[in-house]
Order: sequence, then C-alpha cells, then structure tokens
Amino acid sequence: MSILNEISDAMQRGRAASVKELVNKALSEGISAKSILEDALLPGMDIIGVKFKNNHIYVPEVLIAARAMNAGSELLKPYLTEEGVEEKGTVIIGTVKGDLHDIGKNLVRMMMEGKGLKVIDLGVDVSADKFVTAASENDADVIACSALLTTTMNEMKNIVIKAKEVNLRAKVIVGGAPVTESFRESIGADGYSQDAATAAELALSFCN
Ligand code: B12
Repeated sequence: MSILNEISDAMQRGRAASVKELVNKALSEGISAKSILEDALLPGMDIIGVKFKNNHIYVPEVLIAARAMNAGSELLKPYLTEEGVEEKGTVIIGTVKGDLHDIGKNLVRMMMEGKGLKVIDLGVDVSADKFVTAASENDADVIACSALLTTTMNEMKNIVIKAKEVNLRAKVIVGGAPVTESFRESIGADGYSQDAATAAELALSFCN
C-alpha cells in the first residue's frame, strides 16, 4: 500500500497517532503537503461521508475519523503557510449557529493564513451577532462562514442581514458542502467558493 493510501486508511479508522506518524514520514520522503491533503486526507473523508450516508458507520466513528483528519492537517499547516508574509487583511471565520462541523472551516483558515491573512477563528456554533460584533471590533475585511447542514446554512442569511443593518465594511463569504453559488446569490452574500484554496483567494480579493 502506498503511504498516501496508508494515511487515508489510518484516518478513516480514526487512528490519530498513526496518521501523525505517517504524515511526518510522507513529508520526510518529500511528498508535498498539498498532495497529502488532496490525495490522502480529503479522499479519505469522502469515503467516510459515503459510509455515514449509507449507515455503514455512525457518528462516533465519524467523530474519531474527524479528529484524526484534524491531527493530520495540523501537521501540514507550516507547509501550506508562506513564512514571513506581511498581513494582508483580517478575516473573521466560524461555523454557523447550530452546526458543529469544523474540518472544512479549519482547512479554509489554514489556507487563508497561508495567503498572509490574519484569521480570527470563532469556532463552531457561532451566532450571526457574534460574527458581526467580532468583525466590527476587529475592523475585519471579510466574514467567512461555513455550514455543512442544509438546516444551518440558512443562518448565513441572518449574518448578511445583520451586517447590512450595522453598515459593516466587511464582505460576507460563504461555503461548506451544501452551499452553492445560487444559494449565495439568494441570500445576498458577497462571495462563494467551493474549496479551501479558492476560498483564500476570494478572501484576499476583498482585502485592500
Ligand atoms: C465529519 C462529519 C461529521 C462530524 C463532524 C466533526 C467535525 N469536527 O467537523 C460529526 C460526527 C460531529 C457530524 C455530526 C453530524 N452530521 Co455530519 N458529516 C460529516 C461528514 C462525513 C464530513 C464533513 C467534512 O468534514 N468534510 C470534509 C471537509 C474538508 O469538507 P467541507 O466541510 O465541505 O469543506 C470544504 C468546502 O466545503 C469549503 N468550505 C468549507 N467551509 C467554507 C467556508 C467558506 C467561507 C468557503 C468559501 C468555503 C468553505 O472548503 C473546504 C475544503 O475544501 C459529512 C459528509 C460529507 N460528505 O460532507 C457529514 C454530513 C455533513 N453530516 C450530516 C449530518 C446529518 C450530521 C448530524 C445531524 C448527524 C446526527 N444524526 O447527529 C450531526 C450534526 C451535528 C451538528 N449539529 O453539526 C449530513 C448533512 C445532511 C444535510 N443535508 O444537511 C452529511 C452530509 C452526511 C450525510 N450525507 O448524511 N458530522
């Protein structure tokens, strides 16, 4: 089995310690952080998603796989981040109220930091008020909100409404598996993108 398959396999089994060990080994063998993310960790999480959907595995198994995924991707952070870049803008990021999914949000944060953006991470289950208050207190350029549930993505509309109410300077960008460009348009958000790398580009384009 190739090391990338081993990483994916260990992640799916929720073996965080093995994932860390294998990621470090892969890095030392010269495999790029991008490849470890895109060819091992993300496809592994896709498989978990399919098994979860088909009731082959349940929340606890998904949770430990998610922890292993986060453990592996944390190790990639220094490699995905350019050293010594000056701050180009401020982003407030979080997962919307009622939603506890944070893997995608964490990847987006990492890629944004890699582009030299200062990212303030409010975590998960974040209310519209909290997003808007944090953006205003930190004079942020962008609010980036993530949602993984069709039920919670509607909370993004409240963020857009609240931001308009207080005339916030920050642009609101939205993402997460169920979010689409037409949904973005329907709630009047400023931007949408479907993956972490383009999310970072998008945020940067809104910073002066
Ligand atoms: C892992 C997972 C969990 C874990 C989360 C752990 C964690 N720390 O995140 C746990 C076990 C906790 C969980 C719980 C639940 N989950 Co869940 N979960 C998943 C799973 C398998 C993977 C999600 C994931 O991390 N994907 C990998 C990341 C990298 O992808 P991503 O988040 O989409 O992010 C990428 C892009 O979307 C984008 N992006 C993300 N955020 C942002 C933000 C911005 C601004 C931008 C521009 C881009 C962007 O960039 C990222 C990187 O490329 C999905 C299945 C799936 N295929 O999505 C189900 C899924 C999302 N879960 C689902 C469900 C139903 C639940 C539960 C309700 C289950 C239950 N019965 O309790 C609970 C809800 C808990 C809650 N209140 O949030 C459903 C949602 C169905 C729906 N249509 O709403 C899914 C789709 C599974 C399914 N098919 O049934 N889950």
